Amino acid sequence: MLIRSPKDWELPESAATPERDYLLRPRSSEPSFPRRDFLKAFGYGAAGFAAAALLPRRLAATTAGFPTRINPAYRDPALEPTAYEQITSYNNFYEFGTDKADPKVRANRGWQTEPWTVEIGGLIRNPLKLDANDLVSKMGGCEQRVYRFRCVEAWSMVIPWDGFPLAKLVKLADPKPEAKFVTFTTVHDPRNIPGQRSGILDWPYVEGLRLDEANHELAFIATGIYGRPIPNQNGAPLRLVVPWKYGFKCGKSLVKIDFVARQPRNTWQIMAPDEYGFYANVNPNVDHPRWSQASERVIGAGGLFGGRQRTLMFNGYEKQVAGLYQGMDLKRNY
Ligand SMILES: Nc1nc2c(c(=O)[nH]1)N[C@H]1C(S)=C(S)[C@@H](COP(=O)(O)O)O[C@H]1N2
Ligand SMILES: [Mo]
Repeated sequence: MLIRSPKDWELPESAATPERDYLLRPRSSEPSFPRRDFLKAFGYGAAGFAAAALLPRRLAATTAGFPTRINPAYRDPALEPTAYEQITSYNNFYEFGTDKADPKVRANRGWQTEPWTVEIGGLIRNPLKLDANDLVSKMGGCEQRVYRFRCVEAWSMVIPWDGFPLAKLVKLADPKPEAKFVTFTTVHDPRNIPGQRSGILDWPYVEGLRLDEANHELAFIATGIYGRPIPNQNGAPLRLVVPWKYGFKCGKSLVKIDFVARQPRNTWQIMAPDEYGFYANVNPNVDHPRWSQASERVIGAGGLFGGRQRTLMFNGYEKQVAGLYQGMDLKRNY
């Protein structure tokens, strides 16, 4: 995003079918799709089918066999989810190239995201190193939330994420009083990740949140999209989702979550501190130095006005999150 701004012609409008129906009933098996062994994570083992049959009615078995539960509290009927095809083919994942179409191709050329180990450490009482499936199991499984998603490049989507609240992970980690921030580190594997053999960014990709932001009910770790395992290009198997912030805060394919005392420097802030800050809260009144943030291009929406809409303060989550930033100058803390 340092290099180029989005171009409308990169997106095939033919893929613009809304997939809202899938929210009610996750899609049935699709053989080409990568599967994760979440059923095992739930301890169903060989008896998986029988166990699945005993699940409460709100739980639907998905392609991978792991259950996800639609959380109606995070499902604004006014939000029209972006088509699955677009969410998974128009990506920013510089580890796999800088074109929006690159990650879908290059992140699926033998890069393995299962099995996957994640480490939770730093200033906590319960340091852990565990398999991603075991973590999901410890989190009590998955729920589905429909969130707005806003990239700093001024485009947006609406994404049905499956996963668990980050606050649950914080609770499991049990931070010590000195812990004030959380850092999120993406996998570093230059042998298998082509973009990491170049110096386009400072690898590995790191992001951070204040501890109270991480504990906010909206902060989420995604393990799926539309009830299916999250594809590699979207950050398999674990990826941060912070819906009131610009998309670059949402580190992908996490291998490490650390609790620290000092505010960390995040990758894009390191790259261009005048353009990308630590907070990155969506804000129509604070323009990017090179473009306006007052409006955004809605991916998949065509129509008379080219699918543009006004940007909402905190990406539409002002009521929920404004309190986190009371008394702060949001123009300085961009
Ligand atoms: N590791 C890593 N995480 C990343 C990025 C990246 O390049 N590398 N790009 C960020 C940006 S700029 C955006 S907008 C979102 C894009 O997520 P999506 O491709 O799932 O829509 O991922 C974020 N997380
Ligand atoms: Mo972004």
